[in-house]
Amino acid sequence: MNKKNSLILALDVVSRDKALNLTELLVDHFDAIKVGYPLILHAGLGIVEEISSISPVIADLKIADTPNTNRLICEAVLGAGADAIIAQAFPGKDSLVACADCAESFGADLFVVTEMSHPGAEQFMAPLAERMARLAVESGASGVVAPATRPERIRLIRSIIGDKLIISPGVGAQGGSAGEALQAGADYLIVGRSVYGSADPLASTKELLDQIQSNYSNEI
Ligand code: 3DU
Repeated sequence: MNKKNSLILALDVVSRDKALNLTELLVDHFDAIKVGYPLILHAGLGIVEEISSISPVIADLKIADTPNTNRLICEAVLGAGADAIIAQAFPGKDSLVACADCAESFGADLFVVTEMSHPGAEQFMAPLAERMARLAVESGASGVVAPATRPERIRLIRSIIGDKLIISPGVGAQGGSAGEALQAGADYLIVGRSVYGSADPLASTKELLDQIQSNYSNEI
């Protein structure tokens, strides 16, 4: 994944045509398109192949099963053209290593969820997030998913994972701020509803890009 604008589009629409239209419209402004269950279950796995011919694709299946089942899931979605997968850490190291090994065999990236961005994640995930971040590093992941809604948690996770990547959902519809997430150490912001649900997705993307740009110029 080449860093251009530090932005990943979460394409949680459920129509194939809408997904492809939005991809064509926005491809120049996003470093990758993240697709997950909503789109794949509605449009079929073929949508991964179609979008991957236009943009890098991150398959957000939050894979969380036994090592063998994880491998089968990774093979299916990476075989369809995804460039990266997202897996959960909580099933343990053997399950995560199965994803890492499969990603490596495809030359793809693995991102591991540490703590999710919604309020409920504070219940079970937050107390274990630091251990899950360490496990991601030990398992050979390219990076982790950490919450833009809690920038202080991004900062903590950054201190654990060194120069691995942080991709960060929660900006916009979930209330997180682009500037604060980047300042805390996120490499990429994941943005969904505030772009694809907007009356003018291109204008909303440009507003976000302005915020990101002013964050980087404030650093200089
Ligand atoms: O809230 P939004 O519409 O901007 O979309 C955020 C996306 O990121 C969405 O696809 C969701 O499934 C994903 N995500 C989280 O929101 C929180 C996480 O911890 C991990 C992924």
